[in-house]
Amino acid sequence: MLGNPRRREPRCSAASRVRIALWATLLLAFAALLGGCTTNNPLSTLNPKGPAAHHIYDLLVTWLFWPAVVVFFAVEGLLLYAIFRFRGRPGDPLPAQLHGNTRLEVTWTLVPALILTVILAVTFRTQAVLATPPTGEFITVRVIGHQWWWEFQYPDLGVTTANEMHIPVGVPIQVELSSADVIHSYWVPYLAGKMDAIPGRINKMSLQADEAGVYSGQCSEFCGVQHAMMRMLLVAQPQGEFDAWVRNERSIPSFTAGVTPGATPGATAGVTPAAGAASESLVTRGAQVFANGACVTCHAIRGTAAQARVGPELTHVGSRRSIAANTLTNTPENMRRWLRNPQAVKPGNLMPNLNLSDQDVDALVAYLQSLK
Ligand code: HEC
Ligand SMILES: [Cu+2]
Repeated sequence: MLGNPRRREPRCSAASRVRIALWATLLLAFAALLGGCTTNNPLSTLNPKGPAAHHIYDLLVTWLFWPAVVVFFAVEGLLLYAIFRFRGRPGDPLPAQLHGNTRLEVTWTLVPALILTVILAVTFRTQAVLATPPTGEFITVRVIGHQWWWEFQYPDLGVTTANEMHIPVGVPIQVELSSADVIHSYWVPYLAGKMDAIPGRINKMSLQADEAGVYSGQCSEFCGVQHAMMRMLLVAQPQGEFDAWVRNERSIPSFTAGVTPGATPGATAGVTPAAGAASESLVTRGAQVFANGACVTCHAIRGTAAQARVGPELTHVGSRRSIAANTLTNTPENMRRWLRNPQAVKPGNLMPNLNLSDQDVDALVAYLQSLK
């Protein structure tokens, strides 16, 4: 349609190149749009599962998104109407030459100002609601950000754990945020908004889960090289299950109990299949490697001499779903990978490569996996 139709076009004319680029862009935009439709979206704010997240969703969708859609179509509609209704045709006389229109200009200044004032008001209201501390029965969880993992303390329940926060469904949680080093930000999008974890200060936020589930969390304030891998899981469970979890967390694991044949397949996987005695001694050896190694300078396991708090609490690490701040699922293979060289898994993280021998790694894996 461009140029002389009788002239043969070169194989890739400028026009067709532009058309290809346009189609490619459209296709990419469409793919990006479809990408938003995934159901596997662990950090979505559009699927609230708790009151705090609902308030934020309301603000975002009811008060911002839909009014923005209305404004968009109103403005674009008026624009298109003006373009087509008043377009010049050949032979038209020169239209009237105007300068300014006070009524129109005042209107299009006041209307957006009014809309923004309403949005400001509902934003303040949402902030006030979110800042209201829980009333009645609630559980306090101290959340402490560390480079690059999360510590969770339950002062009233006598529990300390890492990277996997448990809460009962339907019970308000008062989160008290702080940090051991730099500024982090706690964010479990299905349940609540973000809040900074600042050293030397306690920021409070409340959250609650309306549905049982395992929710993902992510540090959302840049805090160094492994910021992206500073994740966590939040397990919301029925009260009974939560109580059982608390009881288990409070218990001191006995290193040999549960290492009877077949009882903890995880502890013996990858080791000689001669279960029972063999794996039991492996666990015992692992406990010795742990106690005599560098581990005790950074980690705590209750019931042992290891009481350091540089790295995550390991008392019940075998019962957690993930390790290294939800970077790896907690399998014997991944635990082995981590212990062999944590720097290969999370480069720059604060657990050094200890150059452990394969035997020591196997023993440590058996031991740590037995800590249920
Ligand atoms: C210099 C301190 C230091 C030493 C020594 C150390 N660790 Fe760690 N360890 C850490 C830190 C810090 C992390 C958290 C890393 C991260 O996720 O960014 C960690 C994470 C872990 C984890 C994952 C825990 C979880 O829930 O995410 C395990 C398991 C572990 N260490 C075991 C060991 C063992 C076994 C030893 C001894 C062989 C050891 N560590 C020695 C600092 C240390
Ligand atoms: Cu961070």
